[in-house]
Amino acid sequence: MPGNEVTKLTAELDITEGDVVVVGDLHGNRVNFIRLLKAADLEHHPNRHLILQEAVHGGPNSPQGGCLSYILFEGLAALKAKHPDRVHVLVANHDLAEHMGQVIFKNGTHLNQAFDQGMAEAYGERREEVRQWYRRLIESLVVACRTRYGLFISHSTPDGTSLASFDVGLFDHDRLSEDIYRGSSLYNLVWGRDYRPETADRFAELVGAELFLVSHTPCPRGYEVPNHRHLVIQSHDEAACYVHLPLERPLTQAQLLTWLRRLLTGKHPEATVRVAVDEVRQRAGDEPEGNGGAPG
Ligand SMILES: [Mn+2]
Repeated sequence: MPGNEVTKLTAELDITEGDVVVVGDLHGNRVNFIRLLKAADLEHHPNRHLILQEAVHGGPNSPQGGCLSYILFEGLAALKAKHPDRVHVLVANHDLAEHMGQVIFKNGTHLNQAFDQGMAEAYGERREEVRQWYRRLIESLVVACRTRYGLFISHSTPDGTSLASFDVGLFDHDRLSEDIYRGSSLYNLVWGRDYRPETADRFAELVGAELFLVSHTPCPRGYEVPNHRHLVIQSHDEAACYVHLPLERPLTQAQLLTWLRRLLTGKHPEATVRVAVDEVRQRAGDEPEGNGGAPG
């Protein structure tokens, strides 16, 4: 069997070679989205995949105060339509909140209300019709991608308290229509923020993964390495990071960190990553390893 493959857990994706660019939460940042498209350069790399997440809520508002992140949500949908086999949009908790009408506040802003206002400004009386399309789009998003070598890529991972009832059957579902309710396995996965090593180990065993690449948790420096399995990235501000990694080889966590890039420079966040790599190696007792060159 070919050594480089991403398997989409809810259906669809089956690739045999190439590399992947993984992007964290975008939260309405259309400028970063354009930068990421440029960095990923899908047009010139036919074997490259792009994984994105959490477009809705945040970013600029209209002069009337409507949240404009629906534009980015539609941008992700358009990108998916253009590259259906290579673009993968991960479902996130803010998508579920929009789908469910679950109220989320941030810094005193009623995010759903602002989102609704943005849609009302754009679509007027047809906004409910558009909302139904959004709901269908959200139901068609993917829960996670994983590489042949055990890297599991999702918006987040579940808390330890919900692991006993976590149903891995979720990953075989074709659409998420039945999974969108408070307390579902999907809900617990995208809302979780439990980075305790023992929780990471339990979930790794449950899904047959070695490493987790997630977003969801704010990272002032663009990324965090909270335990021996997780790498957390964020892509919605000026500290934005992404990961660009080859798919044909196994990865340790330290090697995964070497594929981290700053969005603004396209470069490795050298000094801080070196510290993070050292932290991980000390924890894992690893020997230093090279990263084997940049992905094409
Ligand atoms: Mn989130």
